Amino acid sequence: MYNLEAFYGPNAGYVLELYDRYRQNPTSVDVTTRAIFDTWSPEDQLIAEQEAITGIAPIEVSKIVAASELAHAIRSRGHLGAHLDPLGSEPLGDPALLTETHGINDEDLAQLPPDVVGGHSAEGARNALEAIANLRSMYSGTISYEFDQVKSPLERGWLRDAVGLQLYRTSSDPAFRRNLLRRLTQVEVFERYLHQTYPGQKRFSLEGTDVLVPMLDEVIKAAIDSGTSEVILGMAHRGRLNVLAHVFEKPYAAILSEFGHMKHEEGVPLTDSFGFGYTGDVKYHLGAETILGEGATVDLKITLSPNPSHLEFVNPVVEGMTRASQETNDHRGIPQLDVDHTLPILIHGDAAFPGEGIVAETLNLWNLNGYTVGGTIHIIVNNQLGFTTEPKDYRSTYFASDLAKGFEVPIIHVNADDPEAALMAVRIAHAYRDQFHKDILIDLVGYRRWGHNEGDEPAFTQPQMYEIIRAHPTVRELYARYLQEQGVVSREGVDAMQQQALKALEDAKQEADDSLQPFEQEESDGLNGHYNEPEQPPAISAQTLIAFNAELLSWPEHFSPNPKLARLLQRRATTMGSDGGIDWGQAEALAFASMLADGIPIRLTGQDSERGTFSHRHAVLHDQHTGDIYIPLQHLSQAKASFSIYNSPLSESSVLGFEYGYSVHAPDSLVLWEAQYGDFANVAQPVIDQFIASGRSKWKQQSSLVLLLPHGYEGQGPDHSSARLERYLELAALDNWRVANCSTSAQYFHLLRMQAFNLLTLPRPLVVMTPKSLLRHPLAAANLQELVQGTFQPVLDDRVALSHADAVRRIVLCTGKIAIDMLANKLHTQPHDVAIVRVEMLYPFPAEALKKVLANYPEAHEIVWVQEEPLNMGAWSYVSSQLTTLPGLDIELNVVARPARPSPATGFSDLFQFEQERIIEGALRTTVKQYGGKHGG
Ligand SMILES: Cc1ncc(C[n+]2csc(CCOP(=O)(O)OP(=O)(O)O)c2C)c(N)n1
Repeated sequence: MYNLEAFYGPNAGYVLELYDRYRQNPTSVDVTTRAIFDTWSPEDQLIAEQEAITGIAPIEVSKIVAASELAHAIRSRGHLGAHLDPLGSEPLGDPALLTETHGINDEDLAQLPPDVVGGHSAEGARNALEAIANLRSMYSGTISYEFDQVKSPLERGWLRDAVGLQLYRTSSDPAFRRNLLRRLTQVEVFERYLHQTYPGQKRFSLEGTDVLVPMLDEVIKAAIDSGTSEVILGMAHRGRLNVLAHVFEKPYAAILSEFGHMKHEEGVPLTDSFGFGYTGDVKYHLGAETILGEGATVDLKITLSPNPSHLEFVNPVVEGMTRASQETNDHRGIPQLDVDHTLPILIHGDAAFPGEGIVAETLNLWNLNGYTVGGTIHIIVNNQLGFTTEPKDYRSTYFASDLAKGFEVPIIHVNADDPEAALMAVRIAHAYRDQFHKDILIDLVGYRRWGHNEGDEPAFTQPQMYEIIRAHPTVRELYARYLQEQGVVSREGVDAMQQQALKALEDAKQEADDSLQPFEQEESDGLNGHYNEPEQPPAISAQTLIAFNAELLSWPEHFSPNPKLARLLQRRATTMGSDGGIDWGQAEALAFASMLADGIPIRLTGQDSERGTFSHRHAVLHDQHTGDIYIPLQHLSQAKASFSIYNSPLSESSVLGFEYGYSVHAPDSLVLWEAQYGDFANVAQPVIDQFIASGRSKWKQQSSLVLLLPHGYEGQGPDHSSARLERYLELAALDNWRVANCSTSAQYFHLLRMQAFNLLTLPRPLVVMTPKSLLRHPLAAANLQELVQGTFQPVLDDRVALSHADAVRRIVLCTGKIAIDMLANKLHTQPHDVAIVRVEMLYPFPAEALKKVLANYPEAHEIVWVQEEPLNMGAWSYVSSQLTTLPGLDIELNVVARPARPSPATGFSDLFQFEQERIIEGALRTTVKQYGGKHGG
């Protein structure tokens, strides 16, 4: 005997559907289910039972099944019938949402008990018809949900309850509603005021999705309630000024002053702006930081990341900043992660979200050990246009949010003209993130009242849409009307709110006009664009390095790494004597150990970086029996800071953006990103151009991020040879970063330590061309004394040539691996008149150090720059301009390189070898003038 009541509610539909199938064909259900149904009473008994339970007339089970199916369809597909567009377009619809599709009609539903539909919708309903109507307004009204992509039944249940039980509905308290109206009034009046006062000036109005501001208010309130310490926000141009004014409490006077003054840096006369490090950015790209509740018991820091025009590229940067904010790293081992400490919010455009690949790359980070931030709240500010382009031309999916479904992100669609529903959406989003620490997305569907920017005429391209928009009341007007109907506010009350908002702006304008100075002067931080010499760290003792080395080569007694690897690593035990042999991987590990002992946290990521692409690092050991891992740098007895290393996902843009953000927010950490091969870094070109190279100049954003870019010509073909050194040199100016190309492991050791030592005093990104064949090359290896006594040398002289300096006629200048190729070449093993001088720090150009080295060769009459790269690539263009302007250098300058080419390297190994030999010969045989031509291929 079964209890029908137990199956009422949301589950009844499934069970009854199964039962219906069973009745038609018992073998159509599985054996266990069949066994249960076999014990059930026949249909007439079922009907009688139902009558007894519900007290209503007998009903066919098929109708109950149909009603349940309809309810189920509304719950899972209601979004296809939802009224999301404030401009009134019809939803796509779905047959499953129609009552008649299920073989019943409204009369049938009216005969059924409301419990057939179940959940909150049944409460207070007199029958299933009313319950279905409630359900439609819950799921197909102005708010709607897509949860089926969430794989966890627990989470789906939670989400369904959140909606079904209406747990996050906003209060109908009149004071709450009046406040919401006041906020919408401030948002609208702010935009209108700017519109009228500065006609045609770009502000990227929020109008049409005004409710974004109260939504952010709401999420910040929720964050404070759940004890969050920091909220980090990333957004593009749209509505940014409004968010700055109202969420970040940037004074109106400061914003108006920027419109009026177009301010530039204090203390820098415009006439002298050339040569000045800070060049600034337009006002709708600038970041902000505010502490809310200062002085009260709860403080919440909110940060808006500055961002470039490049849409969505700020996403990974915000994620990286968040991760840095969530980690504590002042202890040995792995950093401690507290995802409740910081909440990230990303605001997207409806065209940019499906269109820009960086969005997918960033979404992919949410559940990765090295990148998770415990969930991000995403809001698509969906104004149904991308500049002049319509959805049918910019996305292949029905909803702007569909991409997120592949990442199991729950989605809430909401009509931006229903402010209470929009607030409910963010409440659910925040509670879900709080509970499950996962991403959630709100698709806020509104419109754009003006053109893409305010100088634009949208009717040129969307005439019909803008006819509707012109006639469409604002959300403030609509909500004010609604509240008036509800008796919550009077007409006079509505007018008073507008007057108040306007007065605040007029007062601020007066203040801005009266002030001769622009508001919010920022303190100068010494961005003068002149090169400052980084300090060298104090020397480290041999005993200390020997002790580090021993610890790095030990692991717990019962831990068994691969025996071949163990043997390989034990080679490192033999290199601390006078014979040396400390290779790249070992030098790096020793440098890291020394920094950890100095209390500097380290984070290193990249594709396969744990082992190292070239099997040279092995920072993470794997037990061959258990699969357990052991990271010696996390167990170093002297370490006072954390060490983290992660294999990154196969992405460059998102992970490089992430590490940049991390480095900005954790200025005391050494953050390194390694490309698999340097070539692939150009996949992240916007991150390099828009953030790493120029963030400091535009936004005073400080970063000491290290880019490790494997570079060197070894016959591997066009895409595994060049890290495109020329690009980094071309972007170098005003002391924005350091670009190095080391030829020995000792130099690499000192370079890393120098970078770590200057993290707080002279923060700069560091771009390093790292080697492949040199990783284990004897001529690139170090001995202990070189690590102990040396420091980083921006220029390395030729020790052999120095012994007969007066005989030297030609100075071969070069950088990186080609120097080792030449030194290893037999031509150079005989005494001759060539000195090979290596430029190890390319930018800032070490002019003084180079002059000193050149002065060692008084009889030299020629400098030949030698590079493996084609003439139009590598360092030649940059170096030649540096050398020709070097004061006091009056000497012939030639070049040996591959001829100028569009592709960096040949795909034929014999051709590569032939060319490589000719380059070396051209450089070392003084009778052969040059290869590649003088100043040309
Ligand atoms: C990477 C990138 N490509 C192109 C542009 C030029 N652009 C600026 S805004 C815009 C349209 C953006 O539409 P949407 O994402 O819907 O945001 P909305 O401006 O409508 O708020 C385009 C194409 C850009 N800023 N960044």
